[in-house]
Amino acid sequence: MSTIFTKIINREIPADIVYEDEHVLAFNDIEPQAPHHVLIIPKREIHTLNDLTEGDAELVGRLHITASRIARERGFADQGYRVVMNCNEYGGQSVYHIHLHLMGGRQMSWPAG
Ligand code: IU
Repeated sequence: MSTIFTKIINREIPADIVYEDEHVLAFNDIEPQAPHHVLIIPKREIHTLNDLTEGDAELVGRLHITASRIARERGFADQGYRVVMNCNEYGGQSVYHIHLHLMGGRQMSWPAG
């Protein structure tokens, strides 16, 4: 089943898009949990981390490379940041189209809540 992220990809609803290429879209989170909070998603619908297969290895790499590129472009790469992907209920996933959260601009704590 499609999610709201597919509507964002298809420009059916607006989002603050910060990066796009053939495979990947990135946009600012509407409820930022850090001074920089960007979601990086594949354009192809993949519901959870559990649905990834060997053939998705390059795509997953692209998501991470996009995260580090955005962090560098925004100037917080050296300071540090967090990249996280939530999976299913206990992981705190609320939108079932995989996405990397890129969060930066403040000190992160550990363990995550
Ligand atoms: P989660 O890992 O599935 O819980 O993250 C979903 C994120 O998507 C969450 O941080 C929301 O604020 C964010 N988001 C958004 O940026 N735009 C939307 O239209 C919706 C959720 I719905």
